[in-house]
Amino acid sequence: MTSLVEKSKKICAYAAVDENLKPNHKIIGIGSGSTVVYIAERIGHLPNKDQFTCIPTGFQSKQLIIDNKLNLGNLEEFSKIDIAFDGADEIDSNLNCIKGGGACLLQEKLVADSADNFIIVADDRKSTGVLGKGWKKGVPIEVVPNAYNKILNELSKIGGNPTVRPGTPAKAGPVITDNGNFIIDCDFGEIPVADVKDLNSKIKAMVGVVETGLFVNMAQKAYIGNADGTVTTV
Ligand code: ABF
Repeated sequence: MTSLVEKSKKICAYAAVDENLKPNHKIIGIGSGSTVVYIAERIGHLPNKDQFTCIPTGFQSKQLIIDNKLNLGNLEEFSKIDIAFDGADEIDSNLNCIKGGGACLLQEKLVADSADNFIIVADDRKSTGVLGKGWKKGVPIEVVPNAYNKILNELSKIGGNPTVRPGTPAKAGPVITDNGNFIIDCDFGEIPVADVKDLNSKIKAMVGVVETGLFVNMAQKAYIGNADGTVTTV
């Protein structure tokens, strides 16, 4: 039986595709996570799907594109994306997001930054109003492996509570990203909307930080799937 959360993911993803994908779009960014599965599914059912080339944000996303028989491209070839769809871990009232729960934040930010339109799809648990209120604690930060200890210290100094993200029992040690880096999850508590940009700049300024999971002013719209079967557009 499909759970309510799963239904919420599907309805918001379908609505986002139906309302935003235009006949003149050619290059589409496909994000990562479980909500974007329905984005690829919806695009895969379109009669004109062959006109699109889809740019993935990681291994899972690439697989989704292949599984839905969509044309696969890459950022090296297509540096300008017409529209990109991605999930999020948290969304605030200004559409700032925390992303990177799946450790793909660098590729996700590259794709979002290359897109003329960046659309977030998420179930209503993610729409927290203020970042830092969600159940997944912390801002994911991708760091160069040998800088992790230095960066843990620096994050603590600016008020964070950082931990290196562990691997799985099958793959011991830290999580390794598609780019060969570590992820630090840093809990800053609630991050007021007005402070998100400044916090992102402070983290980015630390030498050894590759990218942060704070997506500041990047999304144009968010489609939130509600448990009652409705979709809220922000
Ligand atoms: C990606 O997938 C990540 O940035 C984010 O962490 C996650 C959201 O996944 P889901 O849609 O499964 O909640 O978008």
